Amino acid sequence: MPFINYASREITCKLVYYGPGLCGKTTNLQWIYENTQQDAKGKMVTLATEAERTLFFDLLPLSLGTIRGFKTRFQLYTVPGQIFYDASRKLILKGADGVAFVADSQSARHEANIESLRNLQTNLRENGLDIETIPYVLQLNKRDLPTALPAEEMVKALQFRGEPVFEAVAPKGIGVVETLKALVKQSLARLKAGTPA
Ligand SMILES: Nc1nc2c(ncn2[C@@H]2O[C@H](COP(=O)(O)OP(=O)(O)OP(=O)(O)O)[C@@H](O)[C@H]2O)c(=O)[nH]1
Ligand SMILES: [Mg+2]
Repeated sequence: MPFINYASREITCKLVYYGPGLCGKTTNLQWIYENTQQDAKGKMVTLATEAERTLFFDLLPLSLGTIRGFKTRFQLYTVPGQIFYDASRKLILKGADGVAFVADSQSARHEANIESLRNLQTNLRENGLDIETIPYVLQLNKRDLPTALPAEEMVKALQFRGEPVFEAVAPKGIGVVETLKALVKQSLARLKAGTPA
């Protein structure tokens, strides 16, 4: 659940970017960071290896305006995609208010997408989060690569609850804001539904 602080009139939502290794999760956050005005963003925290693989997580705090007099703060996290960091992934998902699944469009990564999605479902369940109702979007990233599978084929394999789908080229910012906006929209709608008028 979002954290609501009545004293400081702030709502904090945790949004997690999930997906297989090298699919572009960190690149999504980097693009958002680089293209957000100073007063709306906090410091981006990145814990990465020398090869720029996420080691534990990335964190980007954003302030996205006010809802019913409450400041809304979003904490964007990425998980490390490499298979052997599962304990970190599970920990980072704890208390998530929304998830963006970033799939890698390259045909060679098709199985990795499916495996990562299964891993997400397991880790959500183990954190007591409901995979059917948690705010959720699907991003098909790396649409610029010649080996990209047709989007329809990916949607067929990865979409499981009619969630919104966005085609993206994260380093160019294509589809990046759309993905975030859709996730924020779902999270706020859920918040409104749960908050007395
Ligand atoms: N061509 C292309 N390259 C991309 C795209 N998105 C990301 N990349 C590249 O893919 C590589 C991996 O991107 P990252 O954002 O670090 O991937 P990640 O999902 O954070 O990887 P892990 O931290 O290991 O889980 C980088 O070299 C990016 O520049 C894309 O849409 N198109
Ligand atoms: Mg990363």
